[in-house]
Amino acid sequence: MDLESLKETNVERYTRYKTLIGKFVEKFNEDPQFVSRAPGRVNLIGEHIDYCGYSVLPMALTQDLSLAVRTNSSTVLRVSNINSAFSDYIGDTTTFTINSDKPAWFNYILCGIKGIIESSNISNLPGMDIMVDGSVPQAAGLSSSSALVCAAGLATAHACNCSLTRLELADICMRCEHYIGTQGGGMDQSISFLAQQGMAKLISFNPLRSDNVVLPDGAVFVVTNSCVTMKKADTAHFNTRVTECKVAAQMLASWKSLDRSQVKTLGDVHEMLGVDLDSMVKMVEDLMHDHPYNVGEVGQQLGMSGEEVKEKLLFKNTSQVDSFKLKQRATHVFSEARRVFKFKEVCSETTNPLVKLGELMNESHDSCSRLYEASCKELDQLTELCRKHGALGSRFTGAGWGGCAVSLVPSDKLNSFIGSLRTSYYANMNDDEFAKAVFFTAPGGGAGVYLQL
Ligand code: NG1
Ligand code: MG
Repeated sequence: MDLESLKETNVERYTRYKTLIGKFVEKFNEDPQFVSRAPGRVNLIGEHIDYCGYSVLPMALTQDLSLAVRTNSSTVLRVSNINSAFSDYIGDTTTFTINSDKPAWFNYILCGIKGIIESSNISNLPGMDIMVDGSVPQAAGLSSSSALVCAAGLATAHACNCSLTRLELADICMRCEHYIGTQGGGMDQSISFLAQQGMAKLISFNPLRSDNVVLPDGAVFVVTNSCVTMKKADTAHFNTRVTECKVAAQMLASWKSLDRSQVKTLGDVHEMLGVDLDSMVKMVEDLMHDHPYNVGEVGQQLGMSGEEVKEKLLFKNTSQVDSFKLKQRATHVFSEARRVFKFKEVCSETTNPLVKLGELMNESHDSCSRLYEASCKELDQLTELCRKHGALGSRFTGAGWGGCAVSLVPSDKLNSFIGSLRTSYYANMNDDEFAKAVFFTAPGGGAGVYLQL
């Protein structure tokens, strides 16, 4: 699509891109050749299970990360952000490195570039000048970082004329965020590429695929920011949970005498046993004890020394962890996976699906908070308030430990819901801040490139 045609279809985006292009010209003294954009997302249900191999149910936001790009005749890579709080980056497309110890914002761009270079065997990537404009709230569980990876991956593919399908792009980008050290699943990158306007998606993995989910009429999904920020790559919270799930999968495989070398995720154990999710929940209840496991006990069961456990099952930033709440984490994963399928089923029911959807969302929050311990007191308080003010269901979305909640609010209660939150959780904010912290959005479209003609 060309940029000018946006004038007819999406004036707001057109105006925003005119400003972005203006900033590009100011910085680099030339016009960009194209703009690549990738949306953030809100996950409706299915939290912390994508990296265990289970399906999740997100929708894309209309907010996105947009990159104005021009290739240059050298190999110089220059990255700038219209928000001057983000520092400039200058590097070289043939020699850049990604720092996973304390990742700066532009490392997400480098991940996207590197992902395309490596997957498509590109040896002659040109230099690029890039100006970034993000409208996804940051560190809020709305996937701003993955959107940046995806927009950069897409820009790189476009700049080198790689013809990749959306599915291929999603697959590359979901793996390349690991360069930064976070061992996430593929939900964020997949929905960013596979989203379709007006539609939520059931995203499934191995192989990656997506099914449309039409959300029922009569209610809206409202996103509310707890205003507690959590930068996933800066802490070990996230990878600790990934580690616990990995250890739980190995322990279950061992108890069930499965070939452990074939087991990476809890989903693998489930698939190899060929039973239903109810049986998996029951199995965890029967086999695992409540108190945390330690490296010694894990090693004993798996026939490994403590050192081997650390080497084979822990990540760089979780190597010091010695307490694994396997029962709680595995119970969350299997029961949350069950809730996702239920949610999709209920969406296609005609009689009063909203109450049931709300219940599933509440159960999901409860499980994420109590069993997975991925919430925080502000998110627990905010979801409670949302329910009190009329939401049928409310849960945190994304990785958690801060960030946003998503609530299902009947359309006729929307005004009073927003009004009540304004004077309770957000009493100290001004109107501008409030408009950014609380918003509702219909499912947006997927990533794309606009050409500057
Ligand atoms: P966010 O909220 O963007 O940090 C992370 C993971 C997802 C998924 C969710 C929890 C990345 C890029 N994203 O999302 O894959 O595991 O947490 O459901 O790692
Ligand atoms: Mg993220």
